[in-house]
Amino acid sequence: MKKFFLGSLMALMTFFISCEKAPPPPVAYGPVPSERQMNWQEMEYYAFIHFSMNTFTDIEWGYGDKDPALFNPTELDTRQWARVIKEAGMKGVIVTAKHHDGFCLWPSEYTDYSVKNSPWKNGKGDLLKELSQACKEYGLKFGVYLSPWDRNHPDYGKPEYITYFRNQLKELLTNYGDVFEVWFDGANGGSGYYGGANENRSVDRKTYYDWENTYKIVRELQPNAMLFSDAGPDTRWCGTEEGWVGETNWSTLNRDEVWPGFPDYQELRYGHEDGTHWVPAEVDVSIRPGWFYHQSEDHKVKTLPEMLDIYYNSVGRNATLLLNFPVDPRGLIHETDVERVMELAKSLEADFKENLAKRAQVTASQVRGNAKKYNADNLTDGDKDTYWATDDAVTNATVTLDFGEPTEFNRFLVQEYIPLGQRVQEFSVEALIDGSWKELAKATTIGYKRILRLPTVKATKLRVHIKQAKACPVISNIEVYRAPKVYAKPDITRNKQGMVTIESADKELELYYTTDGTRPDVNSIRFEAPFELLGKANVKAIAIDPISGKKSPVSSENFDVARKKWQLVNIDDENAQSVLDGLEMTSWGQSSEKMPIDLVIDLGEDLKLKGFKYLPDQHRWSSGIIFDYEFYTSSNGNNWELQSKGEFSNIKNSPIWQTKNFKSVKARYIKLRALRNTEGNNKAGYAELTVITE
Ligand code: FUL
Repeated sequence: MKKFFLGSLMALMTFFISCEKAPPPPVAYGPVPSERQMNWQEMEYYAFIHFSMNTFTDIEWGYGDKDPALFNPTELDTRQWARVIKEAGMKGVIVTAKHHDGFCLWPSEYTDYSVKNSPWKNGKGDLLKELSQACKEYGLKFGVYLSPWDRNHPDYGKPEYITYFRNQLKELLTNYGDVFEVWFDGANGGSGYYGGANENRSVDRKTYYDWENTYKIVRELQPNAMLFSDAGPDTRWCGTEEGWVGETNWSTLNRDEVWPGFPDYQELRYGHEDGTHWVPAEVDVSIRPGWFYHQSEDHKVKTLPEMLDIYYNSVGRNATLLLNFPVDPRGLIHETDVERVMELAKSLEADFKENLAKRAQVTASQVRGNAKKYNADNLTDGDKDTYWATDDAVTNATVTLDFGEPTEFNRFLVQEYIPLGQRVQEFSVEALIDGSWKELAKATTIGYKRILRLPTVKATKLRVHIKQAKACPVISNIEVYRAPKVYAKPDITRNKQGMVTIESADKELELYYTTDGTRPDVNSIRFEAPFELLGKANVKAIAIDPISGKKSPVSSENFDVARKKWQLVNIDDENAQSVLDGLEMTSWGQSSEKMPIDLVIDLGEDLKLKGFKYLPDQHRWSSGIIFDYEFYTSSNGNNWELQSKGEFSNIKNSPIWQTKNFKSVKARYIKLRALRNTEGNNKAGYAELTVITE
C-alpha cells in the first residue's frame, strides 16, 4: 500500500513538472531578421573575388576604354578558387561579374564589352557559368557583384541605361542557378569613356537607379538573395574597407535615412540603436591592399595576426566577413594568399577547438517564470532555437558557468536569439580566480554573435553580467575556449631618436632580444620598454611563452647609425619627418614644376658612407616612386660629388627596400636626386631614407 502511495505521488509530481505552465516567450523587440537574413547571417564568412579587365591593366578602377583583347587569363581555374574557399572554411563566393569599367565576365546579350570579344577560350568562355558550377561541386553559395556605375556604356546617366542594367541583372539571376547575394557598389558616377564621349557624368544616386523597382526584379527572380548596398535593404556596408566594424554594432538601421554615398557613412560602422529596420553589417576587406591583383603588392598580403584581427573584429562583432582575393592574371588565387588564408583557417580551428562551456554547470540569477523552458542550460545545449530568457521586467541579470575546477580560458562567445530582436546594450565578463571575482572585459552589443578575446586566466567560474538591455535578455548560446598563442615574428622598429621598440602580436608572450647578431633566447635581454641604440647593430628578437617555453620565429633588423642628428635641409614641413621616423607605413612626398627633385639631408656629423637605402611610399595610392636616381655626398652642403646613379629596377612592381652601394667616402651631407618616377610625373615620395656606413 505504502509502495503504491509513493509510486502515485511520484507519477503525480512528474505530471506536474511536465505540465509546468511556462509563460509565453518574450515578444519580439523592434525589427527582427527575415528568414533570408537569418540564413545569410549563419554563413558568417564568405569570399569576394575581384577579377576582370583591371587584373590585366594593373589598375583598381578601369575607365571603360580598354580593348577586350587584353582579357586573357592563361590558367584560369575557378575550381581552384572554389577549393581554396571551401578549405578555408568559407561558405560562398561573390564575384565581380561587372566592375565600374563595364567589362562583363559573362557573354551578355546586351553588350560587346565582355569575355565574348576576348581571346580567352576564343570568346566562347563564360566565367560565371564556370564559377557557379565549381560552387555547386564544392558546396558553396554563389553571389554576384554588379556595378551600377558603368564607365563603358554610352547611355550611362540616361534612362536607357537603367533598362540595360536591369537586363543584365536578369541575365545574372536566371542563368546561373541560386544566387545568395547581389552586391551593388556605392561608387557611382564620374569620369568615364562612355562609348567614346570621354566625359564626366554624375547621377542623382538617390533617384537615378529607381532602386525600388530594381530590387523587385531580384525579389522575383531570386527570392532568397540578399541585397547589399551602403543602405541595405538586406545587408549594409560596414562603413570602412579596413576589415572591422564597431565594437558597438546594432543590426538595426534607420534605413530610409541612408543611401549609397550618404555623407554620414561612418554611422554604418555602428548601426542605429533604435533603427527602423533590420539591416545587419557585412565587413568587406581585401587580403591585400588593393581589390584587384597588382604584382607590386605581392609582399603586402596581410599577415596572420592582421587576418585574425579582421576575423575577430567582424564575425566577432556581429557582422559577416566578406574576404577578397584579387585573382591574378593567370586566373588563379595567388600562392601567398592561399597560404595566408589557410593559416587563418588553421588558427581559427585551434582557437575554437574545445568548447569548455560544455563542461560547466550553468545557472542564472533569474529565469523567465522560473520555467525550465527558459533555463540557463539552454545556453550550452548546442541548439540554436532554445534560449535563456528572464522575466520581462528584468534587464539586469547574470549567468554563471561553474567549471567545477580551475579551468584556463581566453575566448568568450555569446549569441542573442535574434529572431526576437537585438536587445543587449551592455555586459561584462568576470572570472572567479582563487576565490575572488575579477572583471575580464566590458562590452556593449551582442547581436547574432559576439566573441571577446580575453586575457588567459585560470578560473573555476565565469560570470556574464548583462548590465543593460532594451528588453529582457534572450540569449541562445555561450561558448568558452582556450585559444593557443599566436607565434608571429616580433616587429622591430627604431625611431629617429634611436629608440628601439619590439612588439609581439600576442601580448601574453615575453620578448627577448640581442644586438650582436646572435640568436635570442630566454637568457637574452628581456624587452620591457624602448631602449636607445645609436650605433650600427643587428637586432634580433623572439617571442616566448613563459609557461610552455614555446617560441616564435626570430625576427632580425639591421640598423645603421641612428638618425638622431639628421636634419632635412630647406624643408619645414612637419610631415617630412616621416622619411626618418623608422616606420614603413608613414610617408612624405614633394612635387615640383619639373624633375629633378632633390632631398638633401644634413647628417649632423661626418660619416664614412658606402651606400644608401630607399623605401618608396608603401600606400595603396602611392605616388612619386623614384625610378631613375642620382645620389650625391658633400662635406659642406655646397660642393657635391656623385656617388651612385642608375635605376631602382622593378620598383613599380615590387616597391620594397632599395639598396645601393658605392665606394667609401667621408661626408656630412647627402642628396638623393629623383630624375624620373614610375608614373612619369613630377613627384618624389619617400617612406624611408637611410645610409650604409663603413
Ligand atoms: C568599392 C569599389 O569602388 C572597389 O573597387 C571595390 O569593388 C570595393 C569592394 O568596393 O566601393
